[in-house]
Amino acid sequence: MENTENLKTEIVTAIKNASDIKTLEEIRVSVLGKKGKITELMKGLGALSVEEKKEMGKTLNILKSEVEAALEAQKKVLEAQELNRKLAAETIDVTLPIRPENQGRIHPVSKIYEEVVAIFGEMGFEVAEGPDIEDQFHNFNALNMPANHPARQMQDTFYIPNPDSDDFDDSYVVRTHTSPVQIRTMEAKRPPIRVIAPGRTYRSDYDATHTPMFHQVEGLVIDKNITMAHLKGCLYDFVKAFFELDEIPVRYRPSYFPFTEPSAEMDIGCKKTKTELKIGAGTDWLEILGCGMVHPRVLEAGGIDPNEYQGFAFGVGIDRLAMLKYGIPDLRTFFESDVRWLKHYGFLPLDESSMTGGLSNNGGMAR
Ligand code: 2NL
Repeated sequence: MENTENLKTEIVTAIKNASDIKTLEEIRVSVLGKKGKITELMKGLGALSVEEKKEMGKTLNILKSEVEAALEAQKKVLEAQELNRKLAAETIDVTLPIRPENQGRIHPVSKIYEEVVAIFGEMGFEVAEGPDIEDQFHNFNALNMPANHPARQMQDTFYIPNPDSDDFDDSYVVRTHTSPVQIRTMEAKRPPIRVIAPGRTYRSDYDATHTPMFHQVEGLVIDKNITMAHLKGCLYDFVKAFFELDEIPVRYRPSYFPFTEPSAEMDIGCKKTKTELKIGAGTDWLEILGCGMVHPRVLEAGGIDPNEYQGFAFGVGIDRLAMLKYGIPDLRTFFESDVRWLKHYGFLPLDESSMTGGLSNNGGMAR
């Protein structure tokens, strides 16, 4: 008996002194392994008398579970030590600034997108989104552009075959504008409606001011008694907020879109010189967006009674706004993924666009 007491003290002391998991495991094997001390003692039980066997068996079982408990406890201690050591060694100071050469940039298109959403958000518009691949009903027919309508050819559409139909009218398109999003909004909601639909759009066109993928934001307001005066007030507030000016000359020229009647294009006053474009003053004009009163047939296609409701709508090219606001001459460079370009024209990630925090934060511009 004394034997086992001494053995227990010896083993438990060794366990408590073990300074790493490997040593602890060696001790476990030397005590409880196939040829371990306690295992050997247990094997020896067979040679004892029944009485002794009962007594000694009990003692050895107690010893074994005490040793197991000591091993488990020390393992926990060592694991906690190891974790603390790791945590101390791997601390990251999240307040440290990023290495300047690794600092990412916000693309000018993303920046404008955020600014436009901030401005219209403040006016109470909701942001609506929809699929890039559309059926022809939502991209064309519902917008008063039936099959063979000349505007369909005008839009240089990319068509996508419909695997379930050989009929060309059933083929899909990559949306040529974000208007289908507003058709879907009309289908899903009852007026009053006040939404903007920003997103990617696609047309087969490529030069300094056109890329096959580009960005648009369209707006739609529908309620009883909506007039052209609401349109003018809304868009005037938009351009003032966007160009961060208290006053800005604007004019509306008559235009044509199949989905609005009447239709107009909005110009803002500016001064053009050989090297500079100054917005907000001067005798020159710059086209900024297209707009109009929603065509009754478009309201009907969206499931809204044109005798009860009217609406106005507008469409702005986001990329064009970026080119104007930041003086970027060639649209094609926007989508070349050239990091040197992005370093020059991009924005620092923490310069958030908001109506209260300063819209464009030009102080934060990377150049
Ligand atoms: C442009 C012209 C415009 C619209 C887009 C629209 C949408 C619905 C109904 C009626 Cl659902 N109109 N959108 C209206 C007028 C002009 O865009 O030149 N954009 C760059």
